[in-house]
Amino acid sequence: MAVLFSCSWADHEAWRTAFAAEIPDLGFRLWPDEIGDPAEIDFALVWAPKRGDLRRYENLRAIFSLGAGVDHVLRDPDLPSEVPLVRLVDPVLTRRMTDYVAHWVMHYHRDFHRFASQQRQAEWREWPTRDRDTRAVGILGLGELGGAAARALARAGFRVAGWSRSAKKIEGVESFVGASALHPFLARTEILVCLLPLTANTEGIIDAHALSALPEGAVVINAARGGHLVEDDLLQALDSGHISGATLDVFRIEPLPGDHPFWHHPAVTITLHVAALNDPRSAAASIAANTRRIRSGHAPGHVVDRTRGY
Ligand code: NDP
Ligand code: OXD
Repeated sequence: MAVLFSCSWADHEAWRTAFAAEIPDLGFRLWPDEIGDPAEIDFALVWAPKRGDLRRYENLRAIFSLGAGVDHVLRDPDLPSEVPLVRLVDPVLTRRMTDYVAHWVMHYHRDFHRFASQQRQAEWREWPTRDRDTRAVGILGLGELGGAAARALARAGFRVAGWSRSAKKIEGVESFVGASALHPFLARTEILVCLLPLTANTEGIIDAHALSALPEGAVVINAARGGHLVEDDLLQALDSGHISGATLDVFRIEPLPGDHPFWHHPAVTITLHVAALNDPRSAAASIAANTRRIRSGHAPGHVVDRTRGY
């Protein structure tokens, strides 16, 4: 009984240690050197598996994504369709994302982006401080991560709304549902946070049309996927002044190419896909709980609906 680990960028030794602590009887095989007998692989823990590779393991019982998102896994058109694909839901990951969102919301709420720009011009100009209950934050996606961030911001006193496919009941959070509610949601949002999964329906959702629906001076925080944002449309909206700032953690091409205009744009802050890094110790515990469910004959939790893409 073994788990196959396949990810080029992760600290695989930390994962090996974490799995050994959680499930000592489960072998840990690093792809591609330690695969051994493919029939001994029960679980795969992957980021972006090599096309068709997961078909080789005839006894595979679940594919675990190393991330909350699964777009990188679903990119493999030969992914075995009969094996459940499970995404990562983990309290540490959720807390890290909430911290990231709370930090940048507060940054923009207190106009720190304007002060940073004024510092570069040696310009002393005060801005009136607004109360949190007058600041409209809008979160695209009210799932595990968006829901937690919305809850935290509402508790902190912001005027919070979220947009999702199905209606949500979260205390202090106004729920906007479906495509027809997107425009009204954007029109009331001064600080837009994207925490959607990347699917055929959400690709390019932050485009010129969406940006122009935001009020003058609004800001954008994208912590989901680079594919949600039409980069040229954002640059135009920033240059026109309609959007006053953007914090981007994710990009269409990662690492972001050295000549990309985002690197030096005065109104753009970039972080390097670190909004919520997974923590092997905590994530291994969440994944181990799911392997135990499967081994005792139950369906795993957080299985991806492949037709929806998340
Ligand atoms: P969930 O699946 O829990 O939530 C997704 C939310 O998006 C749900 O509320 C869902 O609505 C909504 N949604 C999906 N499609 C649509 C649509 N077409 N229209 C309206 N709403 C839609 O995902 P998580 O919260 O766990 O993660 C979100 C994303 O965050 C991940 O997919 C990943 O891309 C990104 N991420 C980024 C990280 C980083 O470090 N930058 C780290 C971790 C995740 P409903 O609830 O009605 O289904
Ligand atoms: C994720 C990510 O999807 O880190 O978890 O991007």
